[in-house]
Amino acid sequence: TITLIVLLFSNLSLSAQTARTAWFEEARYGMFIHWGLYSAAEGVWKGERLRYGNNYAEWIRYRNRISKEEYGELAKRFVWDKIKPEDWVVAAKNAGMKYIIMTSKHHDGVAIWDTQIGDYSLSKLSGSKRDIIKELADACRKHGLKLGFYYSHWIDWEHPYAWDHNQELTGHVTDAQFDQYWQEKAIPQLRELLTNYGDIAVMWFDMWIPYQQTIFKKEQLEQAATLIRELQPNCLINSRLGLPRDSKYVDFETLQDNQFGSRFTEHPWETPGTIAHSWGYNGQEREWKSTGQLFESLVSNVALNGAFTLNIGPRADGSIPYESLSRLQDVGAWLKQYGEAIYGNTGLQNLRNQYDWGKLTRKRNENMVYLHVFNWPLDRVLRLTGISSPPAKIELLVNHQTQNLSFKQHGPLLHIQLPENQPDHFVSVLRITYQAI
Ligand code: FUL
Repeated sequence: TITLIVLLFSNLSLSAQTARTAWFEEARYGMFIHWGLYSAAEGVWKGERLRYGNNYAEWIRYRNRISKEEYGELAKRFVWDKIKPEDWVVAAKNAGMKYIIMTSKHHDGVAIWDTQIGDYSLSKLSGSKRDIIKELADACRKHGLKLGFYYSHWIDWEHPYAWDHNQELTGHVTDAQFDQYWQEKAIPQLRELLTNYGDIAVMWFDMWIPYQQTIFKKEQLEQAATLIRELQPNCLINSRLGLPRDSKYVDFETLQDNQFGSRFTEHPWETPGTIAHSWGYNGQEREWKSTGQLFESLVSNVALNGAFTLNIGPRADGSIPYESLSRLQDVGAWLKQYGEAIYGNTGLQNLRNQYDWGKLTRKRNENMVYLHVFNWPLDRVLRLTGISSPPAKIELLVNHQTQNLSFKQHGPLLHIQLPENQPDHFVSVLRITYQAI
C-alpha cells in the first residue's frame, strides 16, 4: 500500500506540473523585456563606453563602477509622457508572441514597480507616480498575453549584503548577512510581485550555476518557491532559481543565454535569446541578429520540443529600437501564416532532425508534420528520411491556402516534388498528413 500511495502522489504532483506547464508548451514564443535604469545610460557612462567583461549594457553600473547615488540619477532621464507599456504588449502580440517576461528587478537592485520595500525603485528615484509593472500587467490582460517577472534574486548590487558577482562592490558577505538581504528585501519583494499584479504566469530567476556553488542555502530557495506556490499556484518557476532540474519546484529549464537546444528534450525548456548583443538598450549596439537567425532559433527549438524567449531592450522613453521592431514584425507576419507549424508543436523524439533543407516539427497529439524549408532544393526534390509510415497527403502552404504536392515513397525515403519557386522569402512550410506516425 505504501508504494501505491507514493506512486499515486508522485503521479499527482507530476500531473499538477503538467497542467501548470501546458500553456507554456503550447506558446513556444515569448518576449523578454530588459528595461531599467541601465536603459537610460544607453551603454555609455560619462563619455566612457562599457568596460570589459560580457559587454552587456544592463551591467553598466557594475562594469563602470558607478556609485549607487550617481546611478540613481539615471532615473531622471526617463521620458514619462512617452512611455507606454501597452505598446510593448501590442508589439509582442503582433510579433506572434504569447507571453512577456519583464525585468522587475535586474542585478542593479532597482525595483521597476512601486515597491514598499526600501527606497531604491524607479518610482522613488524618479519621483514619478506611475507603476510601469501595473500598467504592463493591465495591458497584458487586455490583449490576452501571459505575464511573467524576471527577478534577480542572487545578484543585487544595491543591497550591501546581497551578492555582487566578484564581491567588489560590497566586499565579503557572510551567510547571516546574505540571509538578512534575503529576508528583508528579496522575499518581501517577491510577495509584493505575487500579490499586487493579478495572475503571474512565470517567475523567472537568474542564477546560472547550481546553488551549491553559491552563497544560497537550499532552504532559502525553497522558501521562495513555496511562497510562489502558496500565492500563485499556477505560476511557473524556471530552473535558474538554482534548485536541481528534477526538483518539484522547477517547472521548466532555462538554457544559458543564447544557447540553443542540441537534442530533443522531453521536459519543458526554453532558450532566452537577445535580439542584439546586450539585453538592455545599448546605443552603441553593433550586433543585431538577422531575421533569418531568429527564424532558425525559433524553428530549431520547437523541433527539439523547446521554446524561444526573445529579448528586446526598449529605450528610456519606452520606444523599441527600429532594428528590433522590424525583426519582430517580420517574424510576426510569418507566424500569421504559418503559426500552425509552431504553436503546440514539438519534434519527433528519435529523429535526428538535421536536413540540408531545414527542420521538421510535429503538431502535438496529431498525425501532422510540418517541414520548414530554409533552403529550397535546387533540383526541386525534397528528401525526407526517418519516418517510415506512408503519408496520406502533402501540401505546400501558400498565401493562406494549400497546394497539393506529389510524392514518392521509397522504403524509408520520401521524395516530395516541389514547385520551382519557394513561396516564402524566409521559410516555406509543407504540411504532411499521416494516417498514423
Ligand atoms: C544573464 C544576466 O546577467 C543578463 O544581464 C541577462 O539578464 C540574461 C537574461 O541573464 O545571465
